[in-house]
Amino acid sequence: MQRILVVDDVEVNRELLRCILEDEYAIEMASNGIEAVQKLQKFLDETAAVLLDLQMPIMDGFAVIAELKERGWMHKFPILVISGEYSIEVENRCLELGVSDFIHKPFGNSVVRNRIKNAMELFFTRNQLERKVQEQAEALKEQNEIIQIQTEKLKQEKSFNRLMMEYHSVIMEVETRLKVLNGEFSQEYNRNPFEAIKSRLKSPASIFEKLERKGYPVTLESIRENLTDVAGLRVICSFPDDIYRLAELLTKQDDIIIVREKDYIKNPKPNGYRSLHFILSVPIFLSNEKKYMNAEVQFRTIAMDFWASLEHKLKYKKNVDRADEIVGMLKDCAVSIEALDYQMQEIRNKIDRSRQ
Ligand code: 0O2
Repeated sequence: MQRILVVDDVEVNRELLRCILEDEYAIEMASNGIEAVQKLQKFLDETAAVLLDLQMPIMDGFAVIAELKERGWMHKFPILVISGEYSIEVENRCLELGVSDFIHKPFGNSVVRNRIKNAMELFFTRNQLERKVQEQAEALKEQNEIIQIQTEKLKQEKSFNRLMMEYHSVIMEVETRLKVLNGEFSQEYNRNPFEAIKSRLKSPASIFEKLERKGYPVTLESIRENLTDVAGLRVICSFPDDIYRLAELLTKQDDIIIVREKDYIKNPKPNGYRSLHFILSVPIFLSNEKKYMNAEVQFRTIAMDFWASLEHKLKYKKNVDRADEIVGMLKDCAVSIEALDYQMQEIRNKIDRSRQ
C-alpha cells in the first residue's frame, strides 16, 4: 500500500481524510509542520504523497515546503495543499514553490481520491521522464566525450593528417578536372555547364561520429575502407541536361572509376530530394606514388540546391510544430522546382534554336 502523509492541525479534518483514503492507502498523520518533517524523515522512501494544510501553529505549511526544499525532498513525492479559503495569490505562491495541486474544503470523497491519484500519476510520470532525459543526456555526453578523445588522439597522429592531405588532394584533382571541362565548354559553346563547385573535407568530429554510428572501428584503415564521403564536392549546374553531360564527361575519363552511382533525379527520394550522386575513385599523384582516393560528387541544379540546403537546415531544427504539414509542403516545393528546372531548360533551348 502506498503511504500518504496528512498534515493538518484540525483533528476532524485529519480523520475525515483518513476515512476517505484508508481503503487505498496507508495513512500517516501529523498535526503540525515539525511532526510532518519528522514523519517524512522516517518514511521518506515510502511516502507517495503529502496532503498539507497551510495555516498551522508551530510550523506552517510554507515553512514545511521551505524545509523540504532545503532537504532536497521536493522531487520525492507530490504535495497537495488542503485548504479552506485561499486567495489566487496564495495558490500562485504555492504553485511557484512546487506544490502539485489544491484540494478545497469541504472535501468530497471522489474529488479527493481523484485529485490525489492524478497528482501522483503526473508527478511520477514527470519524474520518470526527467530521469530518462537525464540518463539519455548523460549517455550522449559520455559518447561525445569518447568521440572527442578519439578525435583528438587520431588528429595528433601524423598519419591522420597525411590521410586528410590525400583527401584534400582528391578534392583539388576533381575540381581541376571539372574546371578544365568548364573552360572548354565556354570556349566551344559560349556557356558554362556549371555555376559553382562547393567542396568540403569532412571534419574529424563528423568522421568519428559516422564511424561510431555505423559501428565501424575508429582507425585510419576503417576511414579509408568504410567512409566514401570524406572528400565531398557539390557541382551546381544551371540546367538538368548539363548535369548529365558534365557527369558523363567526368566519369568517362579513363582513370576514373565509378564506385557507386545514385540517381535521385530520375528516382527522387520520397521527401522530394533530387540530385545525381557518384562515389568516384580518382588517382592523385604524390611524390613517389599514384594513389586512388574516394570522393563523393553530387550534381544538382541551382533550384535543387536551393531546396536541399533549406530542407537540410530544417531537418536539424528540433521540436517543429506540425512536422507532417511541413514535410508535405517541402514535397510540393520539390515538385514545383522540378517543373521550373525543365521550363527554364526549355526556354534556354528555344533561345539557342532562335540563335542558329
Ligand atoms: P551531410 O550532413 O550532408 O554530409 P552514406 O551514409 O553517405 O554512406 P547514403 O546516406 O545512403 O550513404 O548516401 P546518399 O543517399 O548518397 O546521401 C549522401 C548525401 O546526400 C547526404 O550526406 C546529404 O548530403 C545528401 N542527401 C541525401 N539525402 C538527402 C535529403 O533527403 N535531403 C538533403 N538535404 N540532402 C540529402 P549525409 O552524410 O547524410 O549528410
